[in-house]
Amino acid sequence: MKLHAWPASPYVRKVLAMAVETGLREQIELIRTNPGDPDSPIGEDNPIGKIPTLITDEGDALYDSRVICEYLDGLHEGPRMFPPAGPERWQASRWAALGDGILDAAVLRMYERRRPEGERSPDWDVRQREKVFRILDQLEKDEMKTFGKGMNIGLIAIACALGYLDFRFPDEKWRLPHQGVGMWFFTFGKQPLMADTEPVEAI
Ligand SMILES: N[C@@H](CCC(=O)N[C@@H](CS)C(=O)NCC(=O)O)C(=O)O
Repeated sequence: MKLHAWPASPYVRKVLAMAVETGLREQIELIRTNPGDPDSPIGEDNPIGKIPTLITDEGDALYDSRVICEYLDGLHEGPRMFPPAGPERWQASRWAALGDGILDAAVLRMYERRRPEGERSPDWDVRQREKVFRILDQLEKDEMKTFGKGMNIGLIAIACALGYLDFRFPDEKWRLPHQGVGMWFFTFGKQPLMADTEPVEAI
């Protein structure tokens, strides 16, 4: 399999973390693809023009990150990262949506920061930041009571989102009002799926 990937992308990290956890990492060859480059060929494999995009051994293109993760989950013999339909599945799916919600807002903030100064909207940035902190509040208040020592797509998504906040917004100190989530992430982050997929700044 081939994966269009960029070293700083948190969505790519989610796919790679999933691949490490399920023992599939060595079957995935990375194609260095910068989706922000106007000459990037990503549109030929993915009309949305985004990474991660997976090219399967059969030559099919799969996107987005959650679809790729679900595909990978069908390729290994270990414990499922997507639980079967039922309460456990909907809980994991809600966590995956919350993790992606942090990422969507945080990645949009990064794009906004790269616009020319006069074109940036401080109000819009505040709105995205509020989303991130509202999600963190819900994780702290409700969701993390049931995180336990488990492993599923929702927890992987949340961990990759927290890692992205550390990578891109270290000054915002998300742990201060969310210490329970911070403690969970401290332990979860030591596992190979996170330690082996740390984001790297790339040019
Ligand atoms: N929902 C998508 C989001 C992927 C995404 O936004 N990737 C970014 C890189 S971190 C990208 O390719 N951006 C290019 C663009 O927005 O044109 C997923 O989960 O895979």
